[in-house]
Amino acid sequence: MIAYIGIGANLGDASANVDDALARLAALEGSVMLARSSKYCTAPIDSSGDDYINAVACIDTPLSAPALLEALHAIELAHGRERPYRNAPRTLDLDILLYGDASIDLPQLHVPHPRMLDRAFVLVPLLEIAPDIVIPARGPAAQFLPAVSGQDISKAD
Ligand code: A4P
Ligand code: MG
Repeated sequence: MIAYIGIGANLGDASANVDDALARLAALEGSVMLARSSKYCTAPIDSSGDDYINAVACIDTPLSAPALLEALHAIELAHGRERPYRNAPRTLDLDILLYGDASIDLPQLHVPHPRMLDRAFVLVPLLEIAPDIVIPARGPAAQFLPAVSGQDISKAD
């Protein structure tokens, strides 16, 4: 299945954490990394602390969506991720944005990611690697870009 993964970090060496996450995603068993966006420097949205480094990766994976979520949590843990409170600054956050064209509504997993279309830090890197991507039940992602034009984002590499 083709999955899009959102990557974010704003603690420690955020840029190195994102690079390492990309390498670990590419190394997931049976999975292939098809594309990765540039890294972006973004102002915190509903969060605090330093600016974030964000990126989006596209992988082809044999993992089910819940198994992929577990694998992402393992990568977060390898980076010492702690969860003191929601939206706390973090060494690494990995979100499943899209899993094929599936709509998933499990207690621990909502796909498409419910807030992805409101956030430049997701939309801009996603559209860099998938300009024509269509979001299940919502339509082309590009149409949501004007609404986030006020959010600070610039290329970090
Ligand atoms: N969960 C449900 N659906 C998903 C999914 N599609 N992918 C559950 C991943 N996880 C999903 O997440 C809480 C729970 O969401 C998980 O246990 C999982 O079962 P979390 O990563 O522990 O906590 P969080 O990151 O604080 O919450 P969440 O919901 O991921 O937050 P958001 O909405 O993703 O926002 N500003 C900038 N500039 N850049 C950022 O990257 N990130 C956030 C986090 C806020 N502001 C930001 C950024
Ligand atoms: Mg998260």
